[in-house]
Parts: sequence; structure tokens; C-alpha cells
Amino acid sequence: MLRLWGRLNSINVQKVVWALEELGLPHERVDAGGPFGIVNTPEYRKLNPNGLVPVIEEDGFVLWESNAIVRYLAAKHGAGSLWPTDLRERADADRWMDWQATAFTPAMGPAFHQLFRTSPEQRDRSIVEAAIAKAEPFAALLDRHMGDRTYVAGAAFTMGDIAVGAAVHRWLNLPVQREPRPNLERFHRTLRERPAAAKVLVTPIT
Ligand SMILES: N[C@@H](CCC(=O)N[C@@H](CS)C(=O)NCC(=O)O)C(=O)O
Repeated sequence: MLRLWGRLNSINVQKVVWALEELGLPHERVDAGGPFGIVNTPEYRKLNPNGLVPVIEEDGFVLWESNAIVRYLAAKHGAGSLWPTDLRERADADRWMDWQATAFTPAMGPAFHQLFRTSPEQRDRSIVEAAIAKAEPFAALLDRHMGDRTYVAGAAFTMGDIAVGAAVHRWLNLPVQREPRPNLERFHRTLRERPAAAKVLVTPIT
């Protein structure tokens, strides 16, 4: 059975859990990272020399990097659904996954870490404000993009929505003043209705 290493409050683990649920794939998840530790043990470093979560193991095959894992699972089990069979549709979904990982999430990351993972005494509001200011243009861009479509790559739910949706969930739940983004709110509501998203988009952010 496929084994997933990683704590559920990690956005990168959440993407993999969501993909597994969408595809209905049996799996076991082992809590690792953060308070659970494990990631610095020599055994774990053999799986992922970066010492990060998530990692999957499947019949001796080991893979790290959350979006690569989602792509692998989608290609293997989700042709025509998570994995668009049309090359250009797939490239479109793929592009949004890279955008999530390299633009939107890194921009908001410092605000998330300050607000959820830093004690109030050590919190630095200037870091939060700078991160929000950096992320707002990305939120605006995505909000405009979602203005005339249901999902990031068009009319059908794909792997792109998993990566972008997990990031939107985090963005909309940051306890800060943000510009109103009605299309993002609608996208988020649509995604929350998916039974497979329940473990990821309904649990509180920590
Ligand atoms: N680019 C990597 C980033 C992985 C990453 O940064 N994981 C974080 C959690 S979101 C982590 O493992 N942090 C250390 C820990 O949890 O102990 C991916 O997408 O998988």
C-alpha cells in the first residue's frame, strides 16, 4: 500500500492527501515533520535528503516534492480527470501548479509563519505586512483569472486546482486585512463542496 509521510497541517502534505482522496487511492499516512520529528533521522533522510515532508513510498519507489507527487498520482490514476489528456490543457494545469509553488505560496509564506507558527511575543507585524503586500498582486491576478472560469484550467477540475486551491484556502484564512476577492471566494466555496477536499479544506489551519 502507498505510504505518505507528513503531518496534515503542511500545505504540501495537504495537496497529496487531497489528490489521493480525489483518486480514491488506499494509503497510509505517517505523521512526520514539525512536532512529530522523524524528518532528521538517518532513515528518513535516505527517503528525502532535504528532510522535508511530503514523501511517498510505493513498492520501493520513493518520491518527494509535493507537486511532482500530485503529477505522478494524476498521471498514473487520473487520466482524463486530474490529468487532462489534452496536452495544452495539461500544460495549463501544470503551469498553475508551478505558479502556486514558486510565486503565490512563497509570497504569503512569511505571513503564515508569523501568524500561525510564531508565538505572539515573537511576532513581527512588519514581516506580516510585507508578505501580504507581496502576495496581494498574485491574489489579484488569480482573482481576475477566475472571473470567467470555474477551475484554474477551465471548466473541469484538474490537478492544478489541488495545488492552487490549497494555497487559496491558506490565503483566505490568514487573519489579516485583505482586498476583497469575490472570484477567489467563489472558487474556494466550489472546492470545499468536493468530498475529497474535506480533510484539507475543512480542517482549521494550524
Ligand atoms: N517544495 C517542497 C517543500 C516541502 C516543505 O517545505 N515542507 C515543509 C512543510 S510544508 C517541511 O517539511 N517542513 C519541515 C517540517 O515539517 O519539519 C514540496 O513542495 O514538497
